[in-house]
Amino acid sequence: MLAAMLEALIFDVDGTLADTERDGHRPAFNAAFAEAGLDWHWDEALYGELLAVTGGKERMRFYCERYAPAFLEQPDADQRIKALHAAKTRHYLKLLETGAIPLQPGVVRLLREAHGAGLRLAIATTTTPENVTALLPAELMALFEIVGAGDTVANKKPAPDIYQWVLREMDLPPSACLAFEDSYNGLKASLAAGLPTVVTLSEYTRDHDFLGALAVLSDLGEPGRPSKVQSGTLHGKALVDLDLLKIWHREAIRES
Ligand code: XBP
Ligand code: MG
Repeated sequence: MLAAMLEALIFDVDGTLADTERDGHRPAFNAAFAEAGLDWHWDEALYGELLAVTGGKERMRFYCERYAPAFLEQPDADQRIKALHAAKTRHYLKLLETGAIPLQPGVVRLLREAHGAGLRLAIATTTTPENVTALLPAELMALFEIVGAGDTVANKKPAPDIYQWVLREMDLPPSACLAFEDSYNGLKASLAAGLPTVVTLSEYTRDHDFLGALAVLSDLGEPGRPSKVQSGTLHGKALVDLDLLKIWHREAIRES
């Protein structure tokens, strides 16, 4: 049975709530490698390649498979990757504390509007849970009913698992929700979970394939700073508001 009403919004974090990868996660990985005495350095281009794999631990393993296979031959390779990831998270949290990573345009505005109108809010992310609470101010974090993050599920995006976990926790069908993503992997995950999805672009995902998205936008827009449309339509609006989300949701449900 397809839900008629839009009841919940489910947000990805990295690249969607904030553009965290190039200037956030990436330097944190590099700081952890340097601290461990490893000569690994993930420059912007290499990091863009490694972002094909979600999850920091999985991404380091992917890097080793391609560029440092001997590291994986060590008997304690798994523990060393876990330790590197814990160090990276520590560096990332420190970086977030400086306020260096702002939230994307329109995020605070839409979260407040949606919550104020009684919609339920959730997060479905591949990143480590403490990275979410460190990124969002407490008053925004309080708006989210459920946070699905990191190792909550074994299979990270593009698998649908984290979105399915959030839907189960909220006891909602996907047809009552909209998802917000920034990447190919993220959109694959949300669509596989049956969620109509809005894409806002991030530094590394501009040329990704977003087939199946309701709309692909520069960002959610702010008054006086219109959202730029890559695909789909804002139905005459200059920014994404609750009214537009309800139009998109009705269209999505009608077409499904
Ligand atoms: C993005 C990811 C994460 C971050 C790094 O998650 O794939 O792995 O790149 O964070 P999403 P961790 O777009 O789903 O928010 O090192 O904590 O994994
Ligand atoms: Mg993302």
